[in-house]
Amino acid sequence: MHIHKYEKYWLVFGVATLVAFLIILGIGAFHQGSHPNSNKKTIDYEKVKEIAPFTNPGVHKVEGKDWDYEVVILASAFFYNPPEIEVPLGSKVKFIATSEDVIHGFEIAGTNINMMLEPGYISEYVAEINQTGEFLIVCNEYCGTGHTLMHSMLKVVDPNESK
Ligand SMILES: [Cu+2]
Repeated sequence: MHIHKYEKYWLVFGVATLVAFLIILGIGAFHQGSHPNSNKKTIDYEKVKEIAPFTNPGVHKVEGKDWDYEVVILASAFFYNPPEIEVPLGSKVKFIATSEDVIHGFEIAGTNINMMLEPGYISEYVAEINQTGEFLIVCNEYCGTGHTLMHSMLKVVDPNESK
């Protein structure tokens, strides 16, 4: 079989591009641990308010875990429950969030905390809180007419500072 030399070049180029892409994807997934929201933790989004921990959104102190606080967040059009989160400086916080209707975002502006909240899936992120101040939490997934109004606030307080 005769293959034209330019066709051969294209075949080699195509296969090489594919291999390079798969290597980059492999390094990202297996070495750097970047994964999309997996099917690991799913939830019936229509009954989300009846399923723990979403029966009780808010900040909860926990004992005997790798983190000090669990912040349970329930997003819906167009607000977050709880509307305000307060955690002490130096704590390790696990954010546990989901949506009860459409896809919402959960981005704490000025930090690397940024999750997509999909109905039916539980999004989690553990972060060390090492800066005091007020951080705006915004929805960064367009979710409807009230999208721009959808926000919450993270307040980080220094427990050693007298109020
Ligand atoms: Cu939105």
